[in-house]
Amino acid sequence: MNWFPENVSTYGADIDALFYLIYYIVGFWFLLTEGALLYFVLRYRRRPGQRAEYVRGDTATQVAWVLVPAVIVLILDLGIDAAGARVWETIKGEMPETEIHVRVTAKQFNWDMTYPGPDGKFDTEDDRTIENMLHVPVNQPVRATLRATDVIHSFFLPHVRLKQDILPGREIDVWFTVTKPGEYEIACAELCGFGHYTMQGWLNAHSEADYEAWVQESWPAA
Ligand SMILES: [Cu+2]
Repeated sequence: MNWFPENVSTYGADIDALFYLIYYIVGFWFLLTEGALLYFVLRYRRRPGQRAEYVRGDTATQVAWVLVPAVIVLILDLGIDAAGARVWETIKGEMPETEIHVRVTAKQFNWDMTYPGPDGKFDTEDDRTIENMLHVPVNQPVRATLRATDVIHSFFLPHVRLKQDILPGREIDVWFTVTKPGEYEIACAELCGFGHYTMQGWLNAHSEADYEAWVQESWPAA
């Protein structure tokens, strides 16, 4: 069962495990309840001599039919929450230390990737902005500061298992570490206007040496 794009991120497997946990729990109950529904529909269909019964739902047994499943749902929900909390903490909790910092500006309808350059500061002379192409090294955490100039967008890296809404007027930091060199799609996952579907970018994950070469090429003076 391989429904997801290839995972190339350090925390991708945790996200996938969470997806499958929810998938199997919900899938089991879906089949069980739909099966029961189908069975009851056939078993208690209109037949000569079979009279309908008026159920008030006020005896202990009848109340239990509602309360017991409610408690089971609650317990499973708390179990999913507990499993999710650990993953949430990894991804949204403390950001790992890193040298690689990019500012991603979403606008109708593309992505501006801004690098601070050798001085490590944004809004200076040596900044460099590239449209729709995010260059990163593998095996190093990348910190991206997300901004929007117009409407709400969503920064979606399917192969990295990262999706974060971007709100105008706010800066939101995310991080990820790519484990395999390659080019991976970046999509906008929030309907943001007529050109939403064209809002595509690429995550270009370089090997350490290739990334160094790209930095040299981009800022030759340094
Ligand atoms: Cu968008």
